[in-house]
Amino acid sequence: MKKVAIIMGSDSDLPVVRKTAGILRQFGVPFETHVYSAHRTPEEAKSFALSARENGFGVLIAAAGMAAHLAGALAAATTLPVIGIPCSSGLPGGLDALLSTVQMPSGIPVATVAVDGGTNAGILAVQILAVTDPALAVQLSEKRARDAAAVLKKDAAAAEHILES
Ligand code: RP5
Repeated sequence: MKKVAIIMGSDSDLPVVRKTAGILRQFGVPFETHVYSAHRTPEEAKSFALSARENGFGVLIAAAGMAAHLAGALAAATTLPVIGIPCSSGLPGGLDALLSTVQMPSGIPVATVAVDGGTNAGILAVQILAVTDPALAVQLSEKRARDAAAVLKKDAAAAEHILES
């Protein structure tokens, strides 16, 4: 199976990427994590992206805050799909990182998830790998069914709670 790379701009982004790592573990997807910054260690970030395909990666995930050009910088150096997670470490709500990550000029796409959306970044990476991996696709369907069942349980509990109060 192809690996997923989780790259964060700083170790202060760890709380967000922990959610991503949790999802990948849940699906048994192999992954590596690195701290590479687009502005503090640009050579390392570029070199990782340039060799990612030959090193067995299928998807790159980039988590960064503030002027968050990490995802775009990685995407410029690979044709693998890049998922961007804007982190809320700068302006309130992470608006700076959201716009820096999502507003990529035409030709170099970054699939951007919600601000601090580490969970969805993991799920999207699994969905990309599942295009050519039927067993992963089955696991995704099972997770959807489990998640739906959990919501229905909450629905029933909420109705019961209202009747009791
Ligand atoms: C970005 O700047 C990082 O991704 C982080 O979200 C933010 C702050 O970094 P630190 O100053 O905490 O290292 O590059």
